[in-house]
Amino acid sequence: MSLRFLTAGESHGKGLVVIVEGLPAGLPITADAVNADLARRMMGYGRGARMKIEKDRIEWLSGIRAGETLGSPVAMVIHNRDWTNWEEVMAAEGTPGEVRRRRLNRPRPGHADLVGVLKYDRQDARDILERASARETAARVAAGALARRFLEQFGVDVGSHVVSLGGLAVAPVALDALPRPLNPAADRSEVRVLDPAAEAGMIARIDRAKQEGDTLGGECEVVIRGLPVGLGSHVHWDRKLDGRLAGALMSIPAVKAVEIGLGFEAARRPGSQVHDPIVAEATPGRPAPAPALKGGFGRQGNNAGGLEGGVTTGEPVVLRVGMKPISTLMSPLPTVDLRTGGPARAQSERSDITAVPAMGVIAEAVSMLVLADAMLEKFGGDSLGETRRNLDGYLARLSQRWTEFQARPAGAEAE
Ligand code: EPS
Repeated sequence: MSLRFLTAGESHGKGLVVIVEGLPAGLPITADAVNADLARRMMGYGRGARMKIEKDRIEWLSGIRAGETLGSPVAMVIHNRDWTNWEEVMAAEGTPGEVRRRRLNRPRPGHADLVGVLKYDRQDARDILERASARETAARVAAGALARRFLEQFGVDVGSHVVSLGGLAVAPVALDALPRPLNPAADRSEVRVLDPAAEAGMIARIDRAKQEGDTLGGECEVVIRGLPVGLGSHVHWDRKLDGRLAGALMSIPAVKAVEIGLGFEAARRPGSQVHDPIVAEATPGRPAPAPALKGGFGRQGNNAGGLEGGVTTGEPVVLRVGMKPISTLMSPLPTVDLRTGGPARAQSERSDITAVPAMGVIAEAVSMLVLADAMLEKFGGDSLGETRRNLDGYLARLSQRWTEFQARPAGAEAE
């Protein structure tokens, strides 16, 4: 792994800490750039009261000087403003009588509460939920913002939009018809959809779910443009980029499904209607258009979602992520009380009605972390300039390969 990160922090603890290791030196970065992504994660119609309390911002702890990375681990902290309301409940030290208030004894179906108390042998499910909370994703978005900055240096754009919420889907939009860049258009909508008619329906659906004490899931699409052909590898399972992306996306709380390109639909069609024909995008003997991200080749269509054999094709990477509804219901489902073993209704904690719009922002972040890792794996470099030279050298070779077509003797294709 070339780029790695670790997060720490409980939802109602003092704050979230994240360490990102492996970025080259010389990457220009500001706290404002990171905070912009954190602010996007807090948006979304249907979020709970917590988002009114927090104003997520990072404080640099290490790894940055004069607005640039040093090549050393970058550490950041996001302070929880809500901490002042939880200092006693979440105190690191003190007797159980002093600290163990606001226990969670009635585990919520769908949450980590029950499996966590059994696995970690805890009595109070708060010991589990505090870390299982999607609050942790703020730290991942901060790490992802550094990866975004890194990818931007090489012209890579990463955006997302919501394609369904509460069972209501937007009208499908062809990849070529999506706005570029995607995020400013999606972020204008309270539910991060591009279709105003669908937006009104989704907002009404969220209002109804709120009245009914229910929650809603949905799907987001992440689109990544500007990656060169050749990231990832076909040679071993854990180097396949599709698997790495899917694993990272599946690790987002409440995510239950990931599709790449045509996804499940590809399983239902014959091969002739799935695979993207290969075409020449450049003229033999002339250099491939710079930057030669696809080496002179192109695809008719992008059912593969920009990945073949676990390797980028140079076409946009298209990922779809499905999130189940939040498991804290204000009209709770049946459960078992951890104190008595008797039947009960699950505990209700303050939560969101839906977090699908935020999930898209988080999906961008984790995708960017995987892609920045894949870029550094292929091109390496202790400084940004070194990474750039290595990438430029690779692209020059791709371009040269293309011009070599002309140099082949007639009939060479018969060999
Ligand atoms: C979240 C903070 C949490 C929840 C939500 C996401 O804050 P609190 O628990 O104080 O209301 O709003 O967490 C969950 C959905 C979950 O399942 O735990 C955040 O910062 O995104």
